[in-house]
Amino acid sequence: MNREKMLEGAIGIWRKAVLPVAQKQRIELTSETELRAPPMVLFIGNHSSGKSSLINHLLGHNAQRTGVAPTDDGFTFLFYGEQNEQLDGEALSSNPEMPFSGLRRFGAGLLRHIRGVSVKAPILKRVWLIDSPGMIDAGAEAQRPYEFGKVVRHIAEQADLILLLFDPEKPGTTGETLQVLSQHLGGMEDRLRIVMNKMDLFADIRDFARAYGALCWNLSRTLRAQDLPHIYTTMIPGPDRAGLSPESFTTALDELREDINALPQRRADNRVTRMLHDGREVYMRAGVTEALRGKLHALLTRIAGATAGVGVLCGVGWMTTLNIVQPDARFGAHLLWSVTLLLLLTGAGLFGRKLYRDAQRHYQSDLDRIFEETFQELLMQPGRRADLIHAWSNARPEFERIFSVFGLRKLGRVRPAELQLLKEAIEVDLPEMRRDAPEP
Ligand SMILES: Nc1nc2c(ncn2[C@@H]2O[C@H](COP(=O)(O)OP(=O)(O)O)[C@@H](O)[C@H]2O)c(=O)[nH]1
Ligand SMILES: [Mg+2]
Repeated sequence: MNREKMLEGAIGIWRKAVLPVAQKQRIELTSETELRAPPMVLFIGNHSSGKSSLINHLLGHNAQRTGVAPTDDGFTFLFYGEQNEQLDGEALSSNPEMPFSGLRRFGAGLLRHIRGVSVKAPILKRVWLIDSPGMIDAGAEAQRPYEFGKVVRHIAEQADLILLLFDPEKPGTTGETLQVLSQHLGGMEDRLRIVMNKMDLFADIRDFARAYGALCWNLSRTLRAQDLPHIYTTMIPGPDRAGLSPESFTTALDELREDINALPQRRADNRVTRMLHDGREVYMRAGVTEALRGKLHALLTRIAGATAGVGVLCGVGWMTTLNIVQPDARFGAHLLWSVTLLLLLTGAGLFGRKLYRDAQRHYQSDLDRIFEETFQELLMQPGRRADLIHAWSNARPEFERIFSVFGLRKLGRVRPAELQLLKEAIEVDLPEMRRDAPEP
């Protein structure tokens, strides 16, 4: 089975096992167009760290404006085209053949700050490149008409490679940049590479060693992954660039280019990984929802049972009374018993409703325990606990938001068979597919 077939097979499983449950849970998933999209590289980092310069260098074409002042306040998606054309955010995100419809959920504020550009550059036949505005330009966060962190996370989820650029001219920003990174890009370390750019600016090797050491130290403190991501030490050729032996840094640039060129082969794997990741989230959320529903149903059944019991007892009392009283007292007995029954049932109804609401509130504040209970079996498998707990704590805020907006009743019921199918997809089918596909 080749990798393209693997991707199609995986999308088939996804459509059958993951999508229906996600819809019931009102989870917006990656679209199929997005899953089939060409490989993408996202460039992030502070302004003037050299993102646009690096992109231009890779394109062999000055497509992006560069400069020391913040030149860009939006995202640019670069793809191949015989003619140089521009698309605005509206056109880019509403084209069903483009994998960008997911951007619409961030609102018009974002759409005004994205554009698509087609360039006739060979590298774009293999991969698409995404330029971004500076990460932590002072004050910019408050002024941006969209949530930068969330948008970056959304785009990064779609990317197959994330290049984080650092600028040795501003060593003080390293920690802050990494903070943004850990806040918004947690769990994506596998596709993250670091680019330490402007190597020509170091006066000597001690200077360089100090900056490199600080970067590694900061990275190891920030990232959850065991290994440090690869660090490319680059310099983008230009007329005024001398300093430390330039050749070794342009070699690093060539290595980076090779890394990018290999992406089409890794793409199918990455996409299946994404489906697995999303599928796991859907599974956890649906599992917890159904466990909650189960508990509340059990409570409702008990309340209904108790109410029926009260009704039956009243009925028996009623009959008995009718049998023992004189015929002329029967009207009074009827009246007495019907009022009693009415009062008891109303009371039971009110009390039951309060019980139910209290229980719902109680369970919602106790989601972590319900999660533990529901996924006991998985959590006990060797080596899985930490990952599952981490995934759950990532998924939980959005789960609670959806839950409080829609409530249990508007989240369609996921039947045990559906849940089982989903479990098989993420525990067996998708992982096996990835294992079976031959290495490129
Ligand atoms: N000395 C030196 N300057 C660079 C290098 N790469 C980019 N620059 C300059 O840094 C400035 C900012 O670059 P730009 O690509 O616009 O950064 P962006 O804001 O991250 O897109 C520009 O003036 C570039 O010419 C490099 O390797 N060495
Ligand atoms: Mg730029």
